[in-house]
Amino acid sequence: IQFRFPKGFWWGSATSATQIEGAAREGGKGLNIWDYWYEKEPNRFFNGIGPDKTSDFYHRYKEDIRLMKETGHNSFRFSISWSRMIPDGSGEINQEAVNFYNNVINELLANEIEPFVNLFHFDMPLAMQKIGGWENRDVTDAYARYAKICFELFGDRVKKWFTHNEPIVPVEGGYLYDFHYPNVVDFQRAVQVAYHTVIAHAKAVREFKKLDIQDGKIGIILNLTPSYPRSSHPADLKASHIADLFFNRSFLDPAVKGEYPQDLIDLLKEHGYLPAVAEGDRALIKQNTVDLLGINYYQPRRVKAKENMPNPDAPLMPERFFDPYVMPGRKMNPHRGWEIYEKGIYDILINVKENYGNIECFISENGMGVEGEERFRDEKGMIRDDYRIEFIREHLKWVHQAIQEGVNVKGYHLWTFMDNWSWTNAYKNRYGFVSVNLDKDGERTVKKSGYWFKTVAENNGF
Ligand code: BGP
Repeated sequence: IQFRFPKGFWWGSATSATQIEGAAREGGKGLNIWDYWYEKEPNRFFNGIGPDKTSDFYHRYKEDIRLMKETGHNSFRFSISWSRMIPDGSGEINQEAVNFYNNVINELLANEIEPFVNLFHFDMPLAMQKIGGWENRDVTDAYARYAKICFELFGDRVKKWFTHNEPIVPVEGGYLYDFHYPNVVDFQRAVQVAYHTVIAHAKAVREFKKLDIQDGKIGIILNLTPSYPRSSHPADLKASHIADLFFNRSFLDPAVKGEYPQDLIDLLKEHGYLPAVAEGDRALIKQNTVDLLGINYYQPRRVKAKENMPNPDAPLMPERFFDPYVMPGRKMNPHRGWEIYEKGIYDILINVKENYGNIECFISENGMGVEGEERFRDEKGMIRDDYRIEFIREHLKWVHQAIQEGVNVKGYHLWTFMDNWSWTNAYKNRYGFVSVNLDKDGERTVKKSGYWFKTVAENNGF
């Protein structure tokens, strides 16, 4: 074994409620923004396949957890659907949802798979969005109540909790670049939404700390995209610094350090875009930092100084401060259009060690979306996804290197366990260890990468 990982390393995968559960209108679930948006615009991103037709984990969780065992999982991250738990977001608890999540948690534990539970994965309950979503401060209280209910109901068995997955994405998608509902393009509103998400997060952490769950850890999951400048020219460095402030540090700093970067505050102030804040917010954020950081990594962000002077009268967008930079010779995943740069995962981890107190962390998502994987199915029925094995292995080498250099990184979770429904392409790009055949009633088959991963997990290395 050339790359050996520390004892107890967390091997597993990640997923989210909307992307796997299905049963969107079953079991007393309320609608969320995805159910609603899909109904309005079924062909915009979704190719006519909505979150009502996903991998059907709601009914098939037992079979799926058995396959987790077969693919070497000792841990698994999923999310609780807020609108399943509390159909209107702030009122009655749905007992059928409590039963379902209890069953999932118990089944995982019976298979010696540790549940990692995330509370919010892009899925705002529709009733909450109708009163403004994260723009409305009241929603942060409804969310903290929901979080508290989950901690109380499941905290005896679930010890790893996360408030949000990639909280910057609903800001980008919903309020800047028009790929999530409510399809707003407005920087001022985006700033408010981002700020309230941090407040909601801090309130949930406060609830968690009050309960003092034995051995419990509370964290957040962030998609950290290292922001590389084209060159070391000061103008390029400044461009990458600002991109880093907007897309990484706007959540990383408050969550881990308990405060916003002063440069970010100054920049927003200079342009007149500070959010509305309430008294006591600063202390709330300061006192409620996380114990554990989940890091999602897919691709870096490369930027350069703006080539043309931006029009100062145009509405402000982050791109006022930098241009994207296409690095010659970069390696691409052609299916998803994302750059593959394995060393990025190491750069993030070193940054966490050097600038964020070497907080306990793990890779909570990393993965490769591929279209048309059926063509790799062999005569025995197995998809031979050697490209995925290579993708994982090359990233793991850099994680291993970071561990050698003292980074406190405790695990690696692939996105994702089984092929699932995606926010931007429904079922086009497949990411799973396990394939799901929608033409054959969702039939599951383990891919080559799933069996490979099992040997890695068993050997704790490769
Ligand atoms: C992450 C999300 C996941 C997942 C993944 C793959 O940003 O946390 O929910 O979907 O990206 O992206 P996509 O499905 O858009 O290819």
